[in-house]
Amino acid sequence: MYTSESASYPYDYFYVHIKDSDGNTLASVSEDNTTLDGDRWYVYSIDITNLISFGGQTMRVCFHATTDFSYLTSFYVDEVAFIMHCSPYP
Ligand SMILES: [Ca+2]
Repeated sequence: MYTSESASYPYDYFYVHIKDSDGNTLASVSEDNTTLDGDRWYVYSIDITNLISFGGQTMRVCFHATTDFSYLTSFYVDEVAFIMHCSPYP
């Protein structure tokens, strides 16, 4: 993320949503320009173990950013990974 915002109020936001095939948000994480120091990469993870009932269904990972009209904040996405921990059925 790079931001030229210097205010302590959040004006620019970045979201990651896990959605079902109907577009309903099942899990999400968000950040804004006040909680992040500018000009560096951050690592995020979303634990979806509570979504086990959606097993076998299509799920989408959506990246979404909003900004106001001034002081640019740029959000970049790189190295998206899905890490699955599977255990055998009892
Ligand atoms: Ca802004």
